[in-house]
Amino acid sequence: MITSFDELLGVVKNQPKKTIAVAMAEEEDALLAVSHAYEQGIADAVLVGNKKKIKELCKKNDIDVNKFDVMDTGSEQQAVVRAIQLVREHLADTLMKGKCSTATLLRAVLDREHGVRSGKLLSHAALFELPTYPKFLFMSDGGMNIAPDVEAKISIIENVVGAARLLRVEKPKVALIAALEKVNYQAMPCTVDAAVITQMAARGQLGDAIIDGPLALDNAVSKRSCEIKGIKSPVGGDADILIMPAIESGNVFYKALNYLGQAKCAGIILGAKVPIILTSRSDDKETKFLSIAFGIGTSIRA
Ligand code: COD
Repeated sequence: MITSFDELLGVVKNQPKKTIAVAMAEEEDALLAVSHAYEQGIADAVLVGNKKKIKELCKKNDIDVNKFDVMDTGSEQQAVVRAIQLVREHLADTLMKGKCSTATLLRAVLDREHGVRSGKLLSHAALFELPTYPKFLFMSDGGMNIAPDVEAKISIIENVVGAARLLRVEKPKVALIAALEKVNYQAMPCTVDAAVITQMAARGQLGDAIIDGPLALDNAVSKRSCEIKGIKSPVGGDADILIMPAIESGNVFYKALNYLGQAKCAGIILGAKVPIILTSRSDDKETKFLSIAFGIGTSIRA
């Protein structure tokens, strides 16, 4: 099991180098992250976007632009389409968001003719290393699926369990998060979804993971909380993966840990032909670099 970003970096450094296509690369922290990944020997990159701006930003940040291929494109849309084309043509192993908007990138990824769909649901997964938790914590979906139903939640679980297994979590423990551990069918539909999914998992319908819910966040990550509340759960206090009820809870959780919780964070989109390194524009260069490590660590072409 890989439990920290240092361990993950050690693993990806020993793999064959991957190539990242950066869509609209004229973004400072993305360039710094990609340059650091290059210096660490984990990735090459093709920088797609406004060549003049890319060169200016590289110069400003003491990055030798000559170590990368740069492809000059006019608009945001053109940069996104060209970067995706590189992945389609197997000239890049993964795609990274630069300055373009999340919606523009995701819509182009989902394009039936020119995108990189694999037939699965696409979902966002975050990975955290925390001073308060003994191992990696995965969380999904705080970035793509807005209000997933049971079917979408099952796909979200499959995607993130697959990623966790690639990071050598053999039998991931998945907590289906709600506001409490009891089913409240009158007022909290996500508790019903969690109970249904838990029962499906118990009947062996959902593959090789231990899935339980509903669980409140404290039940998922604190054994003490389970003891005090008398909760007997195979996941309680030891979750590897948190599945959030909807995008708002996932997004707030990510930003709370990132901005207030001293977490090291990474974020990618799963379920496309390749992982897509997708962070918020305001994420710093470290988060972008760690997201590259997460993307490369889970980079298998579907
Ligand atoms: N996986 C696979 N296919 C999908 C998915 C998905 N998650 N979402 C939509 N599709 C397919 C649909 O089946 C359809 O064929 C096509 O894509 C268009 O579907 P729409 O019309 O529902 O999708 P859009 O274009 O309106 O929106 C897709 C987005 C990803 C842009 C949308 O879901 C979105 O805005 N998500 C939230 C992004 C966000 O704001 N994140 C928070 C900040 S990071």
